[in-house]
Amino acid sequence: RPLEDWWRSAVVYQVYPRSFADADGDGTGDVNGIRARLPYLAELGVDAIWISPWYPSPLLDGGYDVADYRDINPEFGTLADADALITEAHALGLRILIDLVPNHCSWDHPWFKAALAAGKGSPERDLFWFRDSEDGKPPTNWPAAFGGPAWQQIDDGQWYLHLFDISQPDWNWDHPKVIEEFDAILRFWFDRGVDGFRIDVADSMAKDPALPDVPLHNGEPTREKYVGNPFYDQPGVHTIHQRWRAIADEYADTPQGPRVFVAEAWLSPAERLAQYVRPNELHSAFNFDALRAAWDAKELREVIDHTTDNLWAVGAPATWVLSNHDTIRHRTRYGRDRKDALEGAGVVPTDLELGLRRARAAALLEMALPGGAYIYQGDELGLPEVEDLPEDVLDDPTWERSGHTVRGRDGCRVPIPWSGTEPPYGFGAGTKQPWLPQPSDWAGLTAEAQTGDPDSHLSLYKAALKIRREHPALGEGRLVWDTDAPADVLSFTREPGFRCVVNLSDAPVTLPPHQQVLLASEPLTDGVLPVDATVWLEV
Ligand code: TEU
Repeated sequence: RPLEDWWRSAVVYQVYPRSFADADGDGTGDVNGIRARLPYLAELGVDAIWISPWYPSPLLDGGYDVADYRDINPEFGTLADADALITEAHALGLRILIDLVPNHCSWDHPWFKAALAAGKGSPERDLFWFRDSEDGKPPTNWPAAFGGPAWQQIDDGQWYLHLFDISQPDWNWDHPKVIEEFDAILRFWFDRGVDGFRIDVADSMAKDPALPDVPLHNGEPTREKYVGNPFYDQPGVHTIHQRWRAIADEYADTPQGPRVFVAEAWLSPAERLAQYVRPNELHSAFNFDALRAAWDAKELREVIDHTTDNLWAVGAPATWVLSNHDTIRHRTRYGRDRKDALEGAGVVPTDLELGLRRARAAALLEMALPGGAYIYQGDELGLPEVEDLPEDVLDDPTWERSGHTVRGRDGCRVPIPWSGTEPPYGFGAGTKQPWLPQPSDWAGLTAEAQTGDPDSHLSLYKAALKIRREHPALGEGRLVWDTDAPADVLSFTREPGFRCVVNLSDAPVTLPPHQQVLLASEPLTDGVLPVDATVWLEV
């Protein structure tokens, strides 16, 4: 594969630094913990790592509240640790993507503190969205993503905009100083050697300056990203992305290869998402339609076709995502009734054995599809959502501050079990327990317990990634559906000589003869593929 295309088929592993590995034993993951596990990631067989925000932050939204874009949170380490991580990862053939959070910062950011201190009408306040209101009500009816209004009033009567938590004031992207600051931040990290950025809420920076209200839905301001929404998917975001693409392209012709962006934008349908990955904008975008799809043949096939049709039309690769730090882990989702799959934790009956079986099948489907693929830390271990975290340890603002009835997003952020038979399972060596408690029944899920067991979830991932690297049909390219597949069976070929069959029906399926099995998510007997299983065939 040519160097300039590395990102078009990369398997990227998401590290949530707080919960990955804790080298200094303070109960919180850190940069040196990631460094210590780089050999594990290289052996797993991924191409790149994306690290969720690691910047100085009060961690009121897990680090998506950035107080300084050019440093490392002291809880996680130092800039020198980050430099060492980048060097060591590159030496192992792993690329490093980091998280850019451009829509908002933390209320601890010095420019926001200066804006508060400088008062009404000051140039400092122009960097954010400060407004007066006449009637004691917020300037618009916009809802915050985490609940409540998107405006917070301060002592002098002005309000500031925060599309997320009150601790996350929105930047004013119409201001040249903000634009230039982010140019400099990109260069700061590109110069340190990072291979790219995941762009947080890539569809939100630009706002309609007229600040119109949003329509009501069931009497409440809508949360829909409808076409024309004043703070999502505004035309101005594309100007920003084009500017960033030009900066990345300045670094393209180096031995390291191109520096790239992946957009986080929860935008459907794929026609809208495709606007973000036109040739002079971001390189790729997470495909959340696949994450949201139920374990259902018709739905999955529609998502696959619709995604590839629209992304390929603008020359972008497709990407496939099953879980991340914001969603209920897919082992748990797939163990539920489809209608309840994305509901809150602890309230829906879940069959975790069924979920694990489907997660195995889904992993082989994901890795056989054309384009790039994402693995969220712990997916490769088959971790379930932790649904019974005690209320007093919950940390996520969608729980704490929003009054939501769901338990927020902590259940997918529980620290990784590495080894041993009881918490902290090798997560940290210190006396302090992990920042979120781990279940007592995870001994069989540790990386250590699964290594060397040929039937483990981890071994399946390793085998799949090895074949994916070696087989000429996998990675980028096209797929052709087999028209004679039985109902509720997804079957496609990829040239040269590769077939993937996923049995989502409720009966076993006899495979066509004369095909060699490369890998299967469940044992096959006499050429029969069981229910909820995937097989890779050499044809
Ligand atoms: O998430 C953006 C986003 O749209 C989320 O609100 C998402 O819809 C929700 O979490 C689904 O449950 C990004 C980050 O991934 C998230 O962790 C941050 O909290 C958020 O931005 C604010 O920076």
